[in-house]
Amino acid sequence: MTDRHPVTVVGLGAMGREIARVLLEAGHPATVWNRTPSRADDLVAEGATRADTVAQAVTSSPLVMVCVLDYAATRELLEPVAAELAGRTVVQLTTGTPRQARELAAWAAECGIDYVDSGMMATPPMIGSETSQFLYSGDEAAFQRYRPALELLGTSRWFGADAGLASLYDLALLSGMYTMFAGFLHGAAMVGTAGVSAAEFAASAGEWLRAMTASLPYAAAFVDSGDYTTDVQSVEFNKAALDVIVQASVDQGVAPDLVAPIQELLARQLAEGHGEESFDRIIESIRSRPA
Ligand code: FVH
Repeated sequence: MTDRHPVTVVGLGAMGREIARVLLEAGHPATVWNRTPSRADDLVAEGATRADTVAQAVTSSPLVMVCVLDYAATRELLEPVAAELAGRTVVQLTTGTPRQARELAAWAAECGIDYVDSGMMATPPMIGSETSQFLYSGDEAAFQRYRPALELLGTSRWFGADAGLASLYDLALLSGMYTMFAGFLHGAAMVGTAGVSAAEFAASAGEWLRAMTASLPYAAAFVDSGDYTTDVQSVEFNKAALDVIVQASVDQGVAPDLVAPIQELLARQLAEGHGEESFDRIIESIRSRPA
């Protein structure tokens, strides 16, 4: 399907509104529904059609995009209109866990609904720009059918038939993002004790972190091979570094809550006799392997 087919967007929060706007601007007839109807006013002024009910919304288009707070809200909205959704495609943009995505996919399959799950790697202003990425998994035929419309939102990345994979990857990337921001904030608290502004620290931190990302493939090679043999940056070396960071933080009056867990994971590896191995071995304390 390559023409400007109708699209329905259910949920017009910060993300849903931008998604509907991008589709509308590209020429897709867009039907929109939101729990608080007034949030659709701008879009209606721009040419969208307001649906008065969820049933009316989902029967207006072959492609129904859902972007609400969570999966509980999604189920509240979609379950009563399962019959109307049969034969259509639902793209679930709402953030949730892989288990929630798989359960919703199973429900959709029972109801004859084509289901695609998505992880949105974007903030509202990024929607429709080249910095925006949307991750997808689930029903591949449905994804391919509507790919031209989905590509309008950002670069599409396909992860396979397991509906939980887009969410798994999304949350894994967000984990990296949150720990990076938390690390920055810990550093800002440390230098803040000497009167250095967070803005000044951000310049140094950005440069340092960008340089450090170059070592991710080396970390990955340890993890993927399971061989942590190294003659640099061992567990023992890094445990000593974390001891210093934690002590310095405490000395400066900064709570070590963000860095102490890394110290603890290194201590565990050391206690288990892996002091000579690579820092990356801490993943062995937290991961489970596929059965
Ligand atoms: N905003 C962001 O930067 C991030 C980017 C990455 C992905 N997240 C997730 O995207 C989902 C939607 O987020 P959002 O930013 O659009 O969220 P809000 O602006 O808070 O809008 C929430 C919409 O959900 C509607 N809603 C909430 N509960 C219900 C319900 N029980 N029944 C029906 N609709 C519901 C709400 O309606 P209203 O309050 O306007 O009536 C909004 O339309 C989300 O999963 C993020 O985690 C965003």
